[in-house]
Amino acid sequence: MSQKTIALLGNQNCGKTTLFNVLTGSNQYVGNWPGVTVDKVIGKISSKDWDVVDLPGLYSLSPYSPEEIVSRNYLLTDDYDVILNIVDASHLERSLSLTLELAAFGKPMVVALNMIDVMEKSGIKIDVDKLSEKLGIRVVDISASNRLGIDKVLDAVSNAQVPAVTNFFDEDISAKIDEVGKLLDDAKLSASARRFIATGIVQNDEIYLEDYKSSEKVMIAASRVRNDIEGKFNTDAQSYFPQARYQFIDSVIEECKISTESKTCMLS
Ligand code: GDP
Ligand code: K
Ligand code: MG
Repeated sequence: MSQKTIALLGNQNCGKTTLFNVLTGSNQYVGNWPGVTVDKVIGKISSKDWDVVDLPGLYSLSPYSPEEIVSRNYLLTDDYDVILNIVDASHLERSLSLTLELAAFGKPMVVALNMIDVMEKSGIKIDVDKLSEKLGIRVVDISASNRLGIDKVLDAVSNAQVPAVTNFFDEDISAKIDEVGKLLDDAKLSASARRFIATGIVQNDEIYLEDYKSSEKVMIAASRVRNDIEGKFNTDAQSYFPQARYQFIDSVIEECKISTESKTCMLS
């Protein structure tokens, strides 16, 4: 059985800790992330020889709080094998927007669609297989607090694949962002970390600008991409990326909703 480290990521209150406890039981220890007073909670799935890291919740990968920055920094390391993204099925749009951001890391990934009981009570059902296909990521429906779907999570993690659809933006803009990424002077950065940071610079995210503002070639290339975005989409770069993500997500959710009369409960 192969050793794996699983990064548990999602919005706040999506059920990460509940799933973490179900997966790892009492097999947990608490440490500290370097430099911040944020608990580092790691658990073991002993039957699998897998470590699970319960990361602080985050709304997006343009982080503001120290907790969100811990999660973002961890994503930029190469210390994990699989992203297990918990999605709150009762707040699909917001949750899946983060899913698209996480997919950009190019790591094997699984989406656990949690709170399926809450969603179904509100009369909404989602075609999980169709959602998997549209996102290019395996999606399994679960209810962590009811311990439903846990075996499906383990199976999906065992077979986790790199997302098939990682690019939700204009192809030409994406290619230009990759050009900016290549200019980043840091040999340790992976291709996906480069893309991620370059996107941050193009969007004028302060934390990324701070690190690269003295690099003239990076700043010039980034400002060209900003001009291209404004010319092509008549909106600034800061708005373009979240808008493009929401547009994609809204159309996916629309396609994956099923009327409650025609299908039975999906929890098995
Ligand atoms: P975290 O902030 O992502 O770690 O979320 P928690 O694990 O602390 O869960 C937030 C709340 O959601 C808690 O009250 C959980 O009991 C509840 N919760 C977690 N999973 C489910 C679920 O599948 N269904 C329902 N109804 N509640 C859940
Ligand atoms: K909580
Ligand atoms: Mg938690």
